[in-house]
Amino acid sequence: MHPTPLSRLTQLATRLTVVLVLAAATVAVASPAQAAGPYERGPDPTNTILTASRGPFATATASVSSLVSGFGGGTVYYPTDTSQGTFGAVAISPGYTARWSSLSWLGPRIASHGFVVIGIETDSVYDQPDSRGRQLLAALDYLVNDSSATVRNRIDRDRLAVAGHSMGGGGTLEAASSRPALQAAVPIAPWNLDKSWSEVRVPTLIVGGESDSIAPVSSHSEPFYSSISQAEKAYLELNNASHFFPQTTNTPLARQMVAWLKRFVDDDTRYDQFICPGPTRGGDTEEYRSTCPMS
Ligand code: 856
Repeated sequence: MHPTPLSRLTQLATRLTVVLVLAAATVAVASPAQAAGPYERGPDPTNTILTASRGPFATATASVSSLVSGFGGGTVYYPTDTSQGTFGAVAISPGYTARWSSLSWLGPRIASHGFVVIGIETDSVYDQPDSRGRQLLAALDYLVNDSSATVRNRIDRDRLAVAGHSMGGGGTLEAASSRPALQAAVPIAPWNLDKSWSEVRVPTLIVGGESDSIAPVSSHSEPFYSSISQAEKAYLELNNASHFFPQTTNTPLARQMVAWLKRFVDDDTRYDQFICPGPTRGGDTEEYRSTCPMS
């Protein structure tokens, strides 16, 4: 007997259901949790790992001569592990009248999470933010083009970032403004006469100190943060912190900075949990804002 049109339709619907159920089961088996991105490095993050004095990677250092062109030399910190692919790199500038030694705790701290870090000396300790911005970019160019093979071969030239303190933080904004291909920027207690950074397209974390009287957050970090409209951004204000908070080991700064670099230089969404919604007010945190959600 020939099937009626109605029973034929029922048969097709049953077959379609079987196919859909099998397809769903296949997807569930093939993706147990979340596919790891190609630039993820290191173990799943925890608050303990991010607040420890060192991350999971052993590091070594290399010094950079003051005779290089475009900046004043400095120190490179790099992960020694060559088994997990290349790393992103970040250049960090100190502030007015200061040397890299004023921030040097950040070198091994950040490198040990799987980044190549160059802490720079500026040509003159009196250089202004625009000059510091150019010197940060020259230091990144040095890393990818002119550093020793040991350093150079560890770096992924397309995954670069900048950071700095005070006028170095002002320079960080200048560098982000002039090189939108950067993957992340972290101005720390930034100082700059230019208050508008609406052109910035680089994901930017600004960290300010509540009690900073040299670069008050009301006339520096806060307007800088508010002016950014074309990039992911976050603002952390540290409770009772002076202008000089980054010049001694500062755990909330390191935690938030590493999370930001991981998320945007390594595209590592495992760190979203530290950025979005991020720290809540209380303890070290005076205020936190960000353009949640990220992913
Ligand atoms: C540590 C930036 C008018 O500007 C200032 O007085 C001023 C002072 C210091 C800094 C800075 O970069 O401090 C970082 O040296 C601006």
